[in-house]
Amino acid sequence: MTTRKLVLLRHGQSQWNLDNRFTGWVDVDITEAGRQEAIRAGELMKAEGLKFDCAHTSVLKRAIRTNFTALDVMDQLWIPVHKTWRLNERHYGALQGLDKAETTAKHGEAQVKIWRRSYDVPPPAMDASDAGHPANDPRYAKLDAAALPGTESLATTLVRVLPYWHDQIAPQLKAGQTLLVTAHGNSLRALYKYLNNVSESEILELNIPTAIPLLFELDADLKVKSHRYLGDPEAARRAAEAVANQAKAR
Ligand code: DG2
Repeated sequence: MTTRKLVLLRHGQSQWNLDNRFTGWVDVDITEAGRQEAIRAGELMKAEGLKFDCAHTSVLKRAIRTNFTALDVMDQLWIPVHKTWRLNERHYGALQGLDKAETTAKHGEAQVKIWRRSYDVPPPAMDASDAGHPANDPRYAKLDAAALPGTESLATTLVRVLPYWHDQIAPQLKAGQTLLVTAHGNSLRALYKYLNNVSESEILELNIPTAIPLLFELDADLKVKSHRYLGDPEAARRAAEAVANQAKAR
């Protein structure tokens, strides 16, 4: 039976990952270390022999640059790349810009874990009049203002990711294409939950490390046959654990 291949790739370390700040829809670039991670991701995918037909990414530069850098290493810059707000990071509401450890010191570890990892509890909302609200960002001007979030839970993130999955990604996979989806910690957690049918309680413990390609093999109906991080599994496990610990109070 034909196997479809899909790689989910979180962007390389961003400046606010380094600074330990909640980022969400803020358009922060990757650091030099993040660029090196993206290069390494490209090398791992090249060594795996992956030949992409198409790539999908968000409208945020940390994902766009990671996608470009990895494809450059693979000499596959020529493939079509589609950018969509539907793959953006989960909107972190009023937490955007705040220090993760300081937020834990103020609100407690349990509350911050709920905001970061629960399925359906969104962080406090950002006001629509806030300059950081997507309604005030020209890149979203053509979208229905009602669709633009002032905060998102993982559940509502999945609701806006899924139409893109069903309309764009799934038909390409079904047509036999090999795809790269370069996005964000939480938009990819949402997709991972959907693909693997992860329960709402189990998703609490899922952390996605920066720039380690996660290769899915799917059957013709897009049922998951296998998935694994490329490269050293122990390194991927340690990197995911470090993400989980980012909000620990200092
Ligand atoms: C991070 C994820 O998103 O943060 O928005 O701060 O993948 O775009 O760097 P990304 C953010 P956590 O949910 O892991 O705290």
